[in-house]
Amino acid sequence: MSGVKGQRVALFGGTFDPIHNGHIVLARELAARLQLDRVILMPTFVPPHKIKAQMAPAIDRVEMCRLACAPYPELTVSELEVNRRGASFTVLTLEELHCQLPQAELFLFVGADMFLTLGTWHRFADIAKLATICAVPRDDVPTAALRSYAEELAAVGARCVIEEIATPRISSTDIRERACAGQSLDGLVPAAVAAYIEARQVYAAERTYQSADEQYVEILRGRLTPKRFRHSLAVADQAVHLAELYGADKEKAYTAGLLHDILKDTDGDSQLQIFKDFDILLDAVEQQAPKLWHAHAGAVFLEHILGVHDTDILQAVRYHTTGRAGMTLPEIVLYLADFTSADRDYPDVEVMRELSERDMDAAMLYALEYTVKDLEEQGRPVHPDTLACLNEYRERVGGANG
Ligand code: DGI
Ligand code: FE
Ligand code: FE
Repeated sequence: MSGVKGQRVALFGGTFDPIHNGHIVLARELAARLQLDRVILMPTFVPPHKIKAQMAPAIDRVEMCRLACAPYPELTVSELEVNRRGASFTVLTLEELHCQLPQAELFLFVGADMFLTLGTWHRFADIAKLATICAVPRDDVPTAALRSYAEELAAVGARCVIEEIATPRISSTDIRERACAGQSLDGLVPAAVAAYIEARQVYAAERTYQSADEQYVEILRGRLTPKRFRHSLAVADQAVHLAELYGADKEKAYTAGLLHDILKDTDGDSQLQIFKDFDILLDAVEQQAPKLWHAHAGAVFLEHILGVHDTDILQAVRYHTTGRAGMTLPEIVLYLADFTSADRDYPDVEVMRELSERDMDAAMLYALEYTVKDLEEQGRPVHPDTLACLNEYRERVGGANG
């Protein structure tokens, strides 16, 4: 392998729903032929309107890729596109890879059918500058078709390589159908992927749940980016820990933690639609601050769409971003859990964690001061509920000290 300097790195994007042996053979064979140091498998974001029944959540597609690539050091998996909310243009991903690996020589694998449309891709000229494009013929798109299109692209400065590689003919659609019908996936996907599909019931037509929380986890898996999904699980765990410490209800804390960001990865228009549907008028600051919507819209969604009726949970979600005057214990538990969960890594997180272990009021004051300072520095409006909450804690903590 060459050193970091001259690394040859390929981007291999796809829905990978699921990844199968054909993908693996292709990635490894291309790596060998093109003498690549690394192939980055990049599961793509699937926009909500394109998600079909039976499609696996992004985090499962990522996990299956990880399992499939684990035996092969030259194959790695990136969450870049699925953690970026919304559709990604290939050129943006290549630019990001170029920033991360400025010395690397980049390659881009594209499917044979997609290759024939390359000239129309967003900022194609930049793609061509950033990467050498590789395509592999298939039955329906023969070598000759690829080569003649490659010549056209070469005329506008693109570097293309066409490699004839025989890959097993496997279809992800077929795999999903077989999995759903409980048939064997032997020979189609690596054994570790088959075991994952079976254990997690990734493509099952219907699932039964042991508890409401278990069902919520599955709903979140489908709605959130992998990063946000892991955050939600971490907040739920931290909420249980703080509930124990402060003497709050642990089960409610867990559920509120799981669900608090349920709409965080939902686009703004859909959140506004929820406010409309339930006749909710936004106040002046909310109108200017889309980042506040997920808490308010989330609580409405939980109540009216998921059928969560526990007021403690609904209020905790509703106020988890702004706080408010007179916060209840379950609200405080979630508010602080969101600041101190295991996945958080802002500069002061250790101070926050230590305070929340020791002194609930001081922790609230610290978190609120931190938030308001941050918002002011960014020139963003502070919500009146946040200010009212901050003032309350200033008096309470100041009063206790003085
Ligand atoms: O959803 P999380 O990222 O886990 O955390 P969060 O719900 O506390 O959201 C944090 C975002 O909300 C962050 O970008 C700051 C913003 N925010 C919090 N309080 C206020 C606020 N934005 C405005 N404009 N006003 C506030 O009072
Ligand atoms: Fe949030
Ligand atoms: Fe959160």
